[in-house]
Amino acid sequence: MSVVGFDVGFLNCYVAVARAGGIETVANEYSDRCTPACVSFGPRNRSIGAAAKSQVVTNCKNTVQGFKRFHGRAFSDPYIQRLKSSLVYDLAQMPSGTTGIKVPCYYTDAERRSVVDAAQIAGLNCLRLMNETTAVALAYGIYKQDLPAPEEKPRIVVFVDIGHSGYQTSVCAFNKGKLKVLATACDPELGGKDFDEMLVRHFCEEFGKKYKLDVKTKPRALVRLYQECEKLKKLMSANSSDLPLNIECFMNDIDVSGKLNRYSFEEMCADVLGRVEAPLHNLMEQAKLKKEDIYAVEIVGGASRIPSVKERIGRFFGKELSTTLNADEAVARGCALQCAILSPAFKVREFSITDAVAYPISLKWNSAAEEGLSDCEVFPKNHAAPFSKVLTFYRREPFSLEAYYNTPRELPYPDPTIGQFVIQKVVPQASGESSKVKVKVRVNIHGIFSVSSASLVEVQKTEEGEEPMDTEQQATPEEETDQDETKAQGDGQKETEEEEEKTTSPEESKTEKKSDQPPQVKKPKVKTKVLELPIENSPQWELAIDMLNLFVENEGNMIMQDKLEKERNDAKNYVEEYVYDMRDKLHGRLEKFVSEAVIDKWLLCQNPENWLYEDGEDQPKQQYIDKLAELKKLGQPIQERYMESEERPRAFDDMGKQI
Ligand code: ATP
Ligand code: MG
Ligand code: K
Repeated sequence: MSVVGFDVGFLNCYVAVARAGGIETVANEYSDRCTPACVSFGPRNRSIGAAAKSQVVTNCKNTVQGFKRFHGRAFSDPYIQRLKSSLVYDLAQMPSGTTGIKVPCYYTDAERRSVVDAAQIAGLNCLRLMNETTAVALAYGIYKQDLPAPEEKPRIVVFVDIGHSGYQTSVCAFNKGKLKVLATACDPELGGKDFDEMLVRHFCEEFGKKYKLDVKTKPRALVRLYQECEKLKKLMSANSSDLPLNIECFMNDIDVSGKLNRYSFEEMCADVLGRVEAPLHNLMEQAKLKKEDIYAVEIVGGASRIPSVKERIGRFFGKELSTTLNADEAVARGCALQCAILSPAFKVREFSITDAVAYPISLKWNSAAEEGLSDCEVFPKNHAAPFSKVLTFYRREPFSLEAYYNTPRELPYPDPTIGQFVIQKVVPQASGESSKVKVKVRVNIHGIFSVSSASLVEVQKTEEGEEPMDTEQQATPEEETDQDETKAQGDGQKETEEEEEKTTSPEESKTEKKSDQPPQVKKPKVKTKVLELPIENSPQWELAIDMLNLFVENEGNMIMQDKLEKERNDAKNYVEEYVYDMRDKLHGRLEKFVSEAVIDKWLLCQNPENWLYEDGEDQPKQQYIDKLAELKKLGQPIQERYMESEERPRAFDDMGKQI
């Protein structure tokens, strides 16, 4: 069994694996640790990663990149509609070993659920969907030997991750063996891509004037320009002099060229750079910290290499920035560490992680007493997560709860709804009074909200000293633990989830309570019985189980198709290899063992080389296998005669010795 951490970036993916010796970032089939987040759909099969990226220009319509931001989004989502116009590929409306995966901390519920579904479709068991900056914080903290003792003042560290699409920051408190996320802030739309965008805009204008080209009309040219601008941007990070940008046969057979230096680049990106500070202000304000409280500012992510970005962050904190972590791999490594902690197969130094709720979550429900909707904030912003709370309601019949984010303007997502949860089978007490219903709500280890269980507390009054009629269990105490959380619990990890009793008392329940007061004379002993209640769960945009199964099946089919296509290509390659190998040999060392007639037969009758480029160009796998067998039938006897002649003199030698 292995545990793996994935950093699925907008542009790049990294995979780290936990081994006995520590965490290792693994390389792909090209010996590269960085794999482009790219899938190219060919007529028969898919290419993934670097192979797909090489088709961005040639197969631009069917090569998908940047899918990270599509998770859990409706087709009608304004963000998607905005993106759609700038994408080369098309978007369509849909009918509606163990692993950890990271997501941006700005992901909302629907986005998170979509990633967990995607992991399942890919056949991965997602142990924890981890916020990127939290993964980075873990990668930072777990190896530090000099963290303050638990009772001492914690060490406060700020983490900044600027990738291709998004910018995230968090501030964490570290003590020996633990980290707590105090606050997070982000600009989910600021990243390396915005700098590319400015460069592309600049060169489109320049080439428009200089060569009279309308680049935006040709998707292929535009894709190439993006690629070249990204390269130029990276060069400018290391070099402040004038740098060239040349593209041959760019459009209409015209070669284009331009140049730029860092100073002009920074000037044209002034607006983008101006957005770097806002999330930092926001972060410090939330955490109520002063700049002097910050021990270090650790930066990661590809775009953190842009000098003017670094300079702005450094200036904000009045501090030299730390780059002690691997800027590209820290997220994947942190995820792999988390998985190792969660997996019982690994023994890892004890380290507890308390994450923070990114957006405040409220519940609302119908209340007869208040004649309308009542609501209650169950998880305020930056509340510790994962976490469960128990709420108590007094009801006579089934009721529904709606969960939503209560700060829609702060949300990088158009719909604040999290989901509807109907508590079913609620009935009044035998006496006709309302029943006490305990509802457990939680933000789980993936940062996903749910109403995880509900129970009805049936009160059974008996006379003092008298045994209850049946031996039903007592009311479950509040510190019950979460079943599905403990499954993934490893030996090093303390369950961070706690429970808190929180009683929401709608008016109606208060009145019920009054009438519930038992008469003091008889001092009846109250026994209770707890009934689990079914919950009808309908989170927003949840993938229905039949759709999920269909996707799992589709993925299986595509994997099979990719495999068959690979086998078909391999079979063709074997024919090709054999044909060229034999051609060389027939003109070389095999020449004197073969008659003109056979050579003729090989070259003319079978004509294998031509066959490969004509009829044989595109055949099913079996055709190649048959072809190879046919060619070997011709080639084998020649090879054998050659071998025999090689063996013969030696055989004679041996015989001579014997005589
Ligand atoms: P995200 O985290 O937003 O999902 P990602 O994880 O794929 O995206 P990274 O791999 O962290 O992103 O960073 C990629 C970005 O960093 C790209 O925009 C890339 O051009 C930029 N980048 C990488 N190296 C440099 C450099 N030396 N100078 C400037 N930009 C760079
Ligand atoms: Mg990233
Ligand atoms: K473990």
